[in-house]
Parts: sequence; structure tokens; C-alpha cells
Amino acid sequence: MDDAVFYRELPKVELHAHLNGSVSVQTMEKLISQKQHLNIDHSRTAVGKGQSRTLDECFEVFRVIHKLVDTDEDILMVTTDVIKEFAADGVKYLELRSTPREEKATGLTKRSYVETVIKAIHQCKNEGVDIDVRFLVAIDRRNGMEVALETVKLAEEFMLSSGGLVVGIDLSGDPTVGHGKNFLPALERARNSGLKLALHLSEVPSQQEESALLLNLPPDRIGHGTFLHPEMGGSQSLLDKVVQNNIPLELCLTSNVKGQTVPCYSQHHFKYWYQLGHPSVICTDDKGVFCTDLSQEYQLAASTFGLSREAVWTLSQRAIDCCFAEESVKQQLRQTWKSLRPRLFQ
Ligand code: 6MZ
Repeated sequence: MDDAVFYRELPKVELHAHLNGSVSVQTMEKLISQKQHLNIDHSRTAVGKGQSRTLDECFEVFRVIHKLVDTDEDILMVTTDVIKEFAADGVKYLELRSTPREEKATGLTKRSYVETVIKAIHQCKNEGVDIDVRFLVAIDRRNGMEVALETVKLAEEFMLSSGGLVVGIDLSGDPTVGHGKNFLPALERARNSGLKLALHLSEVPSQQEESALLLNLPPDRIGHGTFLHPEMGGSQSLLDKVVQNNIPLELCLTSNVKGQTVPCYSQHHFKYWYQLGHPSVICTDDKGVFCTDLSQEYQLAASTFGLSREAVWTLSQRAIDCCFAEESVKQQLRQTWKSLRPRLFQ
């Protein structure tokens, strides 16, 4: 079996995917042609092969995408397209995250935003798309603590009314804006009400103080964590907190290299955590913006760090342990992995 087939057929778990960052070129084309008056071309919605941007410039890309995705119909289309694309890439379990937005001009509200994402998940399930999907409601740090609290309340409601589809909270957005301590009350409330916490931590340097505070919660998973460990300017005490609490890391190779927070693939912190034997999950972050998919990310990790197919298999299988869905779902996924294995290793 050649590599491309192996990595696509490999059953995978995707735990760190921002909805609007995951919109593919094909879906973007539909949006651009529906909204020609916005005069947006593709070069502003993605970072192509061999290109890179500063993290700051990446956040400009999201602002452009948000202009294109501003109605309930758009949310429904991008969510169903993204789910189907992950499924076609061999992803069996997906946790999507997205920041509820309101757009006065189109009638989009934060509530209808979440409802529409949930509707899309149901639609895909009813159509028989072979993937299990959960939703994390995202807090954009740019919007401050009051909005964060509102977001948590909305997530609590939907956790109860969505039949277990809303499973947690994500803290994301431009890491250079605001201080994590402002979000502690909202995050504590979320945790106490049973929502899981996936927090972007130390995506940029010099955030030790913020990371230490947020690690005390502690989060259930860490996004990026690029500068947590001592070799990257973090500290032993941060490392100890992550290791002692066994907090899985969501690691996104292409995103970090294209977003210029990691100088090159071989220096990606995946190597550090993987060698430590710490739970490390390969993810895409923004497959649309960074022009990648999860199969490519696994292949990239394997070729960069010399992982055998057996090691790659174990890596994808261990990601199941880090899902926020209930134990019965994880058991089903383990069964799926078991049944697919012979085909990959015949
Ligand atoms: C931090 C990121 C991110 O929520 O509109 N987002 N936050 N670091 C990153 N690294 C590149 N990539 C994406 O998806 C887009 C939003 O996800 C967050 C940002 O808040 C961005 O606006 P949604 O679906």
C-alpha cells in the first residue's frame, strides 16, 4: 500500500479543528461566487504551499473568512462541507470548535449559530456520513471576559439540550490579545458545569505566567503548548504541571510552521512530547487556511520524525483516549480501529 493510501485509510481522530479555519478551497469558491460584491479572492483566505505568514497575518485571514461566512445558511454549508471532508479523509471522530458570532445585518445570532452547527452535525449523521462529531464552543480572547461568560452560559444550555453533542469550551483567538487570567471565572464555571476545557496555551513565547494560571484549572487538553517546555523558553514547573496532570497536547505541525511560531518541521515540539511518552495528538488546526488535511499531517510527522507505520497506528489509536466524548463512544472507536487494522497491515 503506498503512503498516500495508507495515511488516508488510517482511521484518525481530529481534536483541534476551528470551523472557519477548516473551510476548503471548494467551499470558499462557492462563498466567493455568492458574494462577489465583497471582492475577495483566494489569496486572502488561505496560506498556500511553501508560503508562510506571521500569526498576526493569519488572524487577518480569519477576519476575511468571517466576512464570507455571515449567515445561518453559510454556517450550515461550511459545517456540512467540513464534516464531509474530514470523513473523506478517514477521520472517524471529529471535535469541531467555533466561536458563536452575531451579524446584525443578516440576523445571525450566537444562539442560531450554535443551533445551526448542531443541525449540520445531525444532517450529516442522517445522511450516513461515517464520522462521529462533537462540538466545542469557542471563546475568542479578543472579546473579553463578559462575552466569555455569555459563551459559557450558551454552551451550558446546549450541553444539556443537544443530546451530548456540545462537550466543551475552547479558549482561542489571537494569543497576544488580553490576559488569560481574565477568563478564569468563565472557565471555572464551565468546568463546574461539566464542560471539558481545551485551552490554547503558550502558542507564542513569554506567556509563562498566563500558562501557569490556566494550568491550575487544570485544562482537559492543551492546544499547541509550543513554548511550555524548558527547551523552548518555558519552565520545568510548567512541564511538571502538564506531565503530572497528564494533560494531552493537540499538536498542529503545518499550522505552527506556516504561522511562523515554529521555525521548521524538524524543530516542532511534537518531537519533545512524543519522546517523553506524553499524550500527543496530531491535529490540523485550520485545514483550509493552511491547505492541509489530517492524513498529510500524520504523514508529515512520520517522515519528519522517522515514525514507522506501526508507530503511526499507535499514535492515531491513542488519540481516542483524549476525546471528550463519553467512554462508550471511545469503546466503539477502539472497535472500529481493530476492525480496520488488517486492511492496513495485510
Ligand atoms: C488561536 C485560532 C487559531 O471560531 O470562527 N483560531 N486561535 N490560534 C490559532 N492558530 C493559528 N486558528 C484559529 O474559527 C476561526 C477562529 O478560530 C481561532 C480564532 O479565534 C479564529 O478567529 P471560528 O470557527
